[in-house]
Amino acid sequence: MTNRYQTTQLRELDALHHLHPFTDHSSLRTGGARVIVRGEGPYIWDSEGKRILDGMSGLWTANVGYGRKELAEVAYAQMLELPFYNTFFGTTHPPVVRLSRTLAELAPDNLNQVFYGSSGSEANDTAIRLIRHYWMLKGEPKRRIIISRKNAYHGSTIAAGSMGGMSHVHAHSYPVYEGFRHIIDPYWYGESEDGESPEAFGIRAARALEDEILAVGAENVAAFAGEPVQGAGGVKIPPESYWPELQRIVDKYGILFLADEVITGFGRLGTWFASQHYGIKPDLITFAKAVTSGYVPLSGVIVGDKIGDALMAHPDGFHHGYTFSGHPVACAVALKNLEIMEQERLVPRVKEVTGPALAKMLAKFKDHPLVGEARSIGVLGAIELVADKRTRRRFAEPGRVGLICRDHFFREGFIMRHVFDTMVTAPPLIWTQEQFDEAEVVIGRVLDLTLNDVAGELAA
Ligand code: PXG
Repeated sequence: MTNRYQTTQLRELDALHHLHPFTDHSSLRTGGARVIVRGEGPYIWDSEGKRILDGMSGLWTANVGYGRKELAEVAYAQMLELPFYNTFFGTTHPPVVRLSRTLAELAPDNLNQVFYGSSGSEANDTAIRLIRHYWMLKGEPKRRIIISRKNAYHGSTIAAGSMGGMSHVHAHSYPVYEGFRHIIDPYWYGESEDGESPEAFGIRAARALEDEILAVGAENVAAFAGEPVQGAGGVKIPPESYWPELQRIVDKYGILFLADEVITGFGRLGTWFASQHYGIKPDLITFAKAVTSGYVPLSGVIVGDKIGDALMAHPDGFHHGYTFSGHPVACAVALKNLEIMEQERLVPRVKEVTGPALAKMLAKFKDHPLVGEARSIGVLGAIELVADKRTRRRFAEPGRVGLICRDHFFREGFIMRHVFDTMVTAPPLIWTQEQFDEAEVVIGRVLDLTLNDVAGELAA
């Protein structure tokens, strides 16, 4: 563990030389970054020796928790055996073959083939290229438009960022790639009209897809893309009516369906993939993050037989690939990670233990004056902070109160992320009642501290 002097120095050097993702760098120059030095089970430690309960699994990632020796050992052994070899030019290696077989077994029935990358962004870029390539192979090259949703997060590369629906991402540095459209996200709490039931709203939000298909011309539409539950957009859990109606529209127009399971994959909803929970039938699933619990980077797209068969039937090949597609160390770690999840029954435990425990804990805050809604599904949860519970009125300056709350969480030794004024949580699948109890105490305290800071702005 580093001492105070090293912490100061690390912060200074970090501010001088390190550009962080999605970060206001001027604030780092004044405050300095938090230096995280160690992780064990559900906890991380900072360089001052402070223990922090990680309610975000790193970043929706460390599903088996930190400090798993088996994962380090398997990486070490694979590095000695074959640290790297590419999978281009007709070559393969045992870990990538074994992992592909395992993923085909875990994925919904008709999804059997995997193309690998190292990040969720790369996986989605691959999916976008596969979708457009598929329609070329099918002799319908006009089908290029991909319809996704506002506030979706699909990554930061140009194509994945364009498919995502975050206006602040689009606003930055690139013209949005041609051929993406964004429809309403199924966010009942934030988007429904007065008196509109979740069920009615879910149908309306799904039918926005049909409206958009008709607006741009069905013959131009290649696919619909969506996260089964929007994560970075604020843990937006669709009403039960949403996915069946969406699937009906996808089927009616015969477009492809990409489920981005970068967050929901590998157990978050109590099934290996959220597609299985919702009974939806995507043609492609993208995954990343928890496939290795983040111990090493790995991502991919699992494709359905429709796309797989079209690729197989064509002699020209798919002109796409990354040096690290199917990296042997990453694949070996993924296999071990999935084996741990299986052995410890971490996925069924989400339905039996951890999911209900999270729901029960969040429900305790429903009556807090700051809380507009507390919701969860599996081990994904959110708390809406509002100025007026009754009317759902937000605070002025979106994100200000969320940030105050987030900072209180840091100081109290708990990590929960804020999406504007929605506090979100994604605990690892290994939490026991002890961690839920600990979190409950901290959340109660932090909501009171935040309330104290903004009490003057609350509705009477
Ligand atoms: N799809 C989804 C659904 C994601 O959540 C990506 C794709 C991109 O993955 P990569 O590995 O390229 O980052 C993500 C990533 C946040 C946050 O603040 C969320 C993500 C990444 C960084 C921050 O919630 N999700």
